[in-house]
Amino acid sequence: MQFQVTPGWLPFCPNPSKPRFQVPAGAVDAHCHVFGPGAEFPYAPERKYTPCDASKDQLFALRERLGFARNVIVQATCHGSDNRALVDALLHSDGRARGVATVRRSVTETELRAMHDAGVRGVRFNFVKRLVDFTPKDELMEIAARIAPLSWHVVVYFEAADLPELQDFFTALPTTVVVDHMGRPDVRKPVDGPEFELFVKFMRDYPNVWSKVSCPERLSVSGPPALDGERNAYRDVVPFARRIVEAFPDRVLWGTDWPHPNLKDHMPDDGLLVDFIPHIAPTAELQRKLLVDNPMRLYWPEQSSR
Ligand code: 0GY
Repeated sequence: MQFQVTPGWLPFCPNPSKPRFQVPAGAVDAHCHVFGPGAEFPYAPERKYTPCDASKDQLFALRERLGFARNVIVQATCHGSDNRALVDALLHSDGRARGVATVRRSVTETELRAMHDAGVRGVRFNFVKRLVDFTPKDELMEIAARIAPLSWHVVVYFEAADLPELQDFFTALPTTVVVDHMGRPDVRKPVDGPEFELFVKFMRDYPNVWSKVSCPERLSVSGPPALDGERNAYRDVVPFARRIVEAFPDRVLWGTDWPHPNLKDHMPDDGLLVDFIPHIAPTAELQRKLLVDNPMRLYWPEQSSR
């Protein structure tokens, strides 16, 4: 099947720079996607965008280029609840990728078990209105109750303004809850202002809540470096991510978000994104927790030593 890419869609960076920061051995890129290829794994009819294809082989090549050992592949909304592209990538990863799926209440036990065997370890609940149609909370709670016995967790994606309304639902979930991209803070607001304080308090009050400190390129207003060759990208996001890493060092994850869906202004150089890490996790210990210990505990617990 042929798909017409959404007008204005930015393709991912074809030749990312080699990062200067060397990630620790065994590092996990804990938030990335595969898109299709659409001819093999058609995009979902209910999707809100049609991306360029971004295959598992391209993802695995990026992993090598950036120096990572493993990937966590998150089901993107353009594939709806059809997890075939995700599962195919997991099955071809030599055990080096685990996944987060999207399921409906109609999913069968056999399907859940097959996904588990392929390496799925979580489901994603998406509340970002431009990306998905509304799903009733009772359906999501039912799904959470069914995946909890598999020791899966729930990944949630929402806008900062929606946290007050969603918080009670999140804390009622019977699993670990992983928040995408720090709950999308508005980085023009103060890092110690009421909006981000609410997110920090949410993490402080609920020890089963984790956060990905990912997507500076999505949250930044200052953007990429003005000069070619400079590596000081997305600095306005640093105080937010660093605050979360330092306050909750055992509950943070990091990912590239490759191939960066729905970016309108620029496409990041993935090497620059890796060079952002030491600014938000300034010590070797914080870097090891963020990139190795925490994702291993959540996604490869059978191989985790910490
Ligand atoms: C991200 C962010 C976005 C998209 C998706 O599944 C998706 O379509 O997650 C976004 O548009 O903000 O995490 O990739």
